[in-house]
Amino acid sequence: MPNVVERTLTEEQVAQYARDGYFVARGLFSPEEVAEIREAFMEQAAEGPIPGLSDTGYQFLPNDPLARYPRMMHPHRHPELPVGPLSERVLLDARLHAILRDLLDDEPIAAQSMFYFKPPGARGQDLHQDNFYLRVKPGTCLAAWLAVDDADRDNGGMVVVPGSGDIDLVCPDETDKTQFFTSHHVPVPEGLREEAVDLAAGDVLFFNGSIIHGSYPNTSADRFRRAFIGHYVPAESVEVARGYRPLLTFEGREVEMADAVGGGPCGAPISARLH
Ligand SMILES: O=C(O)CCC(=O)C(=O)O
Repeated sequence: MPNVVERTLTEEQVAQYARDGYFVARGLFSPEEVAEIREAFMEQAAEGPIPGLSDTGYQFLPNDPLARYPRMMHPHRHPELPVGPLSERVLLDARLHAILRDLLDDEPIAAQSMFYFKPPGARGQDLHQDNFYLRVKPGTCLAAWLAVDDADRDNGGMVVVPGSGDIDLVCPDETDKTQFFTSHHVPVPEGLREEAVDLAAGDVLFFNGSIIHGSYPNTSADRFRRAFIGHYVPAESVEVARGYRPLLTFEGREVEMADAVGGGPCGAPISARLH
């Protein structure tokens, strides 16, 4: 008897993801769950950035709100901190698992977690493609971006370029550092255009590793735009960039995968920096 995996998404939803490169699951996490995540990370950041967890490796501007609240990288790898077990629980959540499996048509393997605080006045993350950094082969990676606050045009919500989910990886240009904290900018291809995806706290935006996406500065006076982000690779992948291991199955077991080799779209191996 073949092993039949039950589907969570409809055929229409999977087709919409295949066409556009992204899919939104509304209200996947309850207000109570989101409040628990928000409070745990605010508590963890109460004394300022934490060595080995907070990403202080990029250039801050004078009076940069991100210097106080840099994003946290791989919180699930910190069982010694209060956010560690919580992050592993969210990263390996059964609801994410079911949707990721439908979208990938394969078993998802967790490669990364991140938490963005994005306080009022913070710069955004310029348009980019995730698989430029994860370097998953064959195929591509898939992100689950959980809104921990309502996220819209005012507080630096997410922007995607529908239809760019099946283009090749592009060698990026330099970003405008006054607007964005990361280094790269991928231009919007001719014939496509970027669209804001407004999300309510608890919604999850899923997007693949080729789609061009990012976010603009938080121009609100007083609204944080916090998000918990998981990145996943299909189990059938054979390569991934070194910084994304150890990889975890949804049962929490570590799995091996070879290092990504060869040059990226810029013609040379890219730096090991995480996106
Ligand atoms: O949350 C953001 O502002 C950008 C996040 C992002 O682009 C990503 O996780 O790939």
